[in-house]
Amino acid sequence: MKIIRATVNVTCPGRNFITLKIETDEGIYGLGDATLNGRELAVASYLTDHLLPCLIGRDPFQTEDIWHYFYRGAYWRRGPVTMTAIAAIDMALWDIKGKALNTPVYNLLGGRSRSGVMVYGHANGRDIEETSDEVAHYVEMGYLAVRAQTGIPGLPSTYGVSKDKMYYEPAEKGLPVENVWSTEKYLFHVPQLFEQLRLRFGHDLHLLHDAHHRLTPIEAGRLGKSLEPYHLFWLEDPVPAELQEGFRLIRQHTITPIALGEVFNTIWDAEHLLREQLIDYIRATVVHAGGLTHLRKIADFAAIYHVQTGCHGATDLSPVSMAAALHFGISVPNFGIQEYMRHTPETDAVFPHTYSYDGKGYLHPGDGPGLGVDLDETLAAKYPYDRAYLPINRKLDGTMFHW
Ligand code: KDG
Ligand code: MG
Repeated sequence: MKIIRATVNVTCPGRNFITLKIETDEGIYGLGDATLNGRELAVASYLTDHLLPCLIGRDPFQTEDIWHYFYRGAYWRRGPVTMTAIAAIDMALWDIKGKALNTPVYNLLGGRSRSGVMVYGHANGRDIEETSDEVAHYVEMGYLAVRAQTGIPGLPSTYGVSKDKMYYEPAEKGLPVENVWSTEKYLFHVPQLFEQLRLRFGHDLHLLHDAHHRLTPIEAGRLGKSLEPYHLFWLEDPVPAELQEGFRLIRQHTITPIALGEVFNTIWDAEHLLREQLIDYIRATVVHAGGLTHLRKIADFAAIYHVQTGCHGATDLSPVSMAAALHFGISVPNFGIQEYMRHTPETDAVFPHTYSYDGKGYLHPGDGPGLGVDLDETLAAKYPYDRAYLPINRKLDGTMFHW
């Protein structure tokens, strides 16, 4: 089998998605997600202008060699644009392999290790009461795990609190929106949210929280310690992970489990954190960390250090990524949990898929061949690209901060 064509589709059914389609001389095609929120066209260009010409004529079954061809062959390694482009190629090739062998991709990754993929949903509200009601909504839908984020008194907006409760989308049209931030207000308020949630929902529900890279290590230690009575499943991204030694300081102060890595691109981003057992869940995801070929290596390395997976699964990861994450999640031995932010009906219509939620807290990838996702190109063409950015964040005095 040979690759005869590879094309990039850009569509915006409510938000921008970049999808790679690889076609073969046997009429089989595969899809890969290449969406990098707020920087979408950079990946589209990287694929079209630089990678795809080198793909034509290759055997799509050679996923390992093709991965290294693009990784080593660039000379300029790593980085989100490069690794998202490589991930899209890799995903599409696994999709082709599954279709050619008439089996779901999870069977090529070792088969089923579990009956379903436990997911967590996103509850958020302007205040504790509204967030608590949203958690109740997820409990009614059968979720076993819920991430909870709340507005902070004194801050007009904050990360994780959305206008549309069903389909959280942080990117906005136009130039980047500016948020304001106060660590002091946040640290005072968040433990009160979890105190209320444990009082209302008891101790069985898994509760998660995302600090979204906004604290220093000592502040993260304080937050983790103050949340210990409410035994979170995890505290995510407490600190930006550029200075990884900082995570030792967090460990000295709290036993709240730490999740990290949605912005990681390679195993080398996580190597120090894993080897020193400074985190408990690795959130690297198929689309931003080099595809299934590379994510499996990250997971295997993490397993040695008792670290479980918890792949990023926000709405900016297209249904193609979600499907790949589910094939990965159902097969990987050290699975922890999968994030699941539902896509809008417009997005689901553009990307018909076989994965489904069972009403009991689990997603299932479906048992069809390949990844089980398609792209309706006619419908996709009705939604042209619409520039959008993630917000930026400033402290109350105007200092530029982490978003
Ligand atoms: O594009 C950025 C979003 O995917 C990210 O902000 C969402 O932090 C996020 C999460 O945990 O889903
Ligand atoms: Mg996050």
